[in-house]
Amino acid sequence: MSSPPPPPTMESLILQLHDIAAVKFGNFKLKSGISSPIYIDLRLIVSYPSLLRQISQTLIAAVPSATPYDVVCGVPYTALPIATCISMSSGIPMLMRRKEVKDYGTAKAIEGAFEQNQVCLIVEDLVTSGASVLETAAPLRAAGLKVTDAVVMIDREQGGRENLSENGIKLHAMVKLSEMVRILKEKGRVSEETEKMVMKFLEDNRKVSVPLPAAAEKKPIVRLPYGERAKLAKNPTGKKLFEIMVQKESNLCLAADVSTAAELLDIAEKVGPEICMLKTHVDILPDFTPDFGSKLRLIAEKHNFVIFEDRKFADIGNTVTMQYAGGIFRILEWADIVNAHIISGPGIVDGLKLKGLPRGRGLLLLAEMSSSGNLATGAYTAAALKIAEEHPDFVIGFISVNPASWPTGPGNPSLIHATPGVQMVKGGDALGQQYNTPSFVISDRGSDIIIVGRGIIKATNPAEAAREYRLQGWDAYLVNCN
Ligand code: 5BU
Repeated sequence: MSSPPPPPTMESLILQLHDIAAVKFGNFKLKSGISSPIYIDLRLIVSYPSLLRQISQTLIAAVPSATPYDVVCGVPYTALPIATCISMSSGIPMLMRRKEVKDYGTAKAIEGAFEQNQVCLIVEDLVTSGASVLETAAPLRAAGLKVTDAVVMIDREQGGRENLSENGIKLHAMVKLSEMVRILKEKGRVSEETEKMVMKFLEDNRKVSVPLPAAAEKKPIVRLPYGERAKLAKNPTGKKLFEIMVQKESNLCLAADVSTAAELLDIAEKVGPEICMLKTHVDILPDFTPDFGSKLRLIAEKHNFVIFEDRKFADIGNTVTMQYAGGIFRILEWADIVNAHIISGPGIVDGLKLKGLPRGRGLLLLAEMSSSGNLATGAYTAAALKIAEEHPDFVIGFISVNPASWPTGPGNPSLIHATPGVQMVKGGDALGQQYNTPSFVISDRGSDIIIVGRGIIKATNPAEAAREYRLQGWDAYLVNCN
């Protein structure tokens, strides 16, 4: 029987990558707008099966043997075939992360069979800031897997290793960019001048922050800490909400869209420690009973969160006073916060305030919505802002999606922004919902609270998923907290 071929040398791999033009030198404009003297496109390797196999073997060898892992997962899309090869040659099962989570079908972010607490090794082709590895680590962790290590073909040495380490992930690289260029120079593939240019480029671009594309576009948002904003809030519920956020280090609101009141109380109990606010749609509960509100309030007191009934009042002032206090649901009795469209004009706020203010309740105005094609934009959003400013004693803030893009920015710091349409990965559902990630919503779009429904309630372990959302939301808040 013939013995297996010797493992390829690093030199031979790098020369082969250069041969197939996966590594090019010249003047390239990168997505971020900066000019780079080197361009790397590893998507090409799928056309060279022998090279793909050699790379996979070298990647396995780049992970120290003392590092245990039960499954591998490639960062989509370029690293998918690499992870597949690693899985096939090592016999270690693979998982796949969906880049866009669709809600039809099983709504799973991670495909494949795994068990809670298994360790997953992330496989990536190229690491710059580490943002893509983190984007894959988040849903893996939310699904109950442990992510401690990532292996990459090429480390561009632009801060990825440090960014990942800050997020508990050790990076193992097949080769560093500077090493690769040195080898190509030694082998006569590039001139000394080119080598120097690349080294200078690396030196000048040492630290690329996470997330990369967003960082290139956004204007920095600087915000007062939630604790300072609590002092500015004029409404007692608004103040309490800011205070809870600080006490629990949580800017997470659970959208508890479960099928029954019993399930709602159960999930409130389980997820309660992670959230600052719990959002209900009480009219979807078939087993609602008059004591529902008091039962939920007991849990809210125990775990220190506020209750927000997402009623979206929309009628004239006189009608909403009755809808708020009366009917079967008697929302006023148990919900700390409700929300309202402003379609009917400012009278709706007067109506709700009449009932709510004496009880210390608060109101969120719908300034924007998360669903595609919605009409709450431009002048409508501006009108919500104006009405809010006229009622600082009762309006505690907004349902908003992108306050950083408003002409005023997120505006008055005593007002809070809460954003629905949040999941670990960008995407949407079949009925128009649009999702952004916690970090994008909080640190790029300038919101304060992430509202997460199916991302938590459909998770195998909702409490753990909530914890992951809480940590991500809080980290994103700390990024631009002044
Ligand atoms: P999801 O499962 O995370 O998509 O749930 C989102 C929740 O937020 C759900 O209860 C919606 O009714 C609610 N929502 C929203 O998605 N978009 C909006 O603009 C507003 C509320 Br307002």
